[in-house]
Amino acid sequence: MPVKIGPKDALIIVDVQRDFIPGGTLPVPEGDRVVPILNDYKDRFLEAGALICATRDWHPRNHISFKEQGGIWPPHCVQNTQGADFHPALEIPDQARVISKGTEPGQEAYSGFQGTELEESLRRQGVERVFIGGLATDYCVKETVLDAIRLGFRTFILEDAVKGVDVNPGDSERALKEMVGAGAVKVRVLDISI
Ligand code: VGL
Ligand code: ZN
Repeated sequence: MPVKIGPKDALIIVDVQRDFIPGGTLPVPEGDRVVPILNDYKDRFLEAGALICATRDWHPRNHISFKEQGGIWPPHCVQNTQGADFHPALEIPDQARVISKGTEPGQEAYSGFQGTELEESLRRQGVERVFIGGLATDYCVKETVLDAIRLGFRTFILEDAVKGVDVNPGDSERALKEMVGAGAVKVRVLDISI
């Protein structure tokens, strides 16, 4: 569906980091495919005067989600390691807000809103609608979208710029259905005008 964007909109790029792309420690299949499309979204949002946010998983070495701490994931996105860097081809403008999450050793945080300044950044800017894409559809994208809806933002999911882990086959499809069922609206980059 066509959407005209402006200064009260925000683009939220979720966790496009080296460890989540093929070659990383927790690779999302085809995770790197979202990068050029997210760069296109970024160009449009920048031109529209919209806010741009990029979340990153930013775990301490002993994070509770890691297998050796009893969690389900291999170590990933450890603070200040190369695996935690944004994908080198992802274009992050200087004025973008970088939001670090999952920084507490004892707490998992899939949502970009959990324990972060993301909501405050959006409110301060008067943002009413958020457009969310990145990795992974079935974890951090999903939880960020569901929180955005709960917080009252009109929420769009970038269906051409998300990829999932699919620990169980079909997880990403189910996640998309759940987001849409909760009120998210699917958009594609060609739907976006300024
Ligand atoms: C994520 C698993 C563990 C994500 C983060 O960004 O979707 N998935 N930590
Ligand atoms: Zn994580």
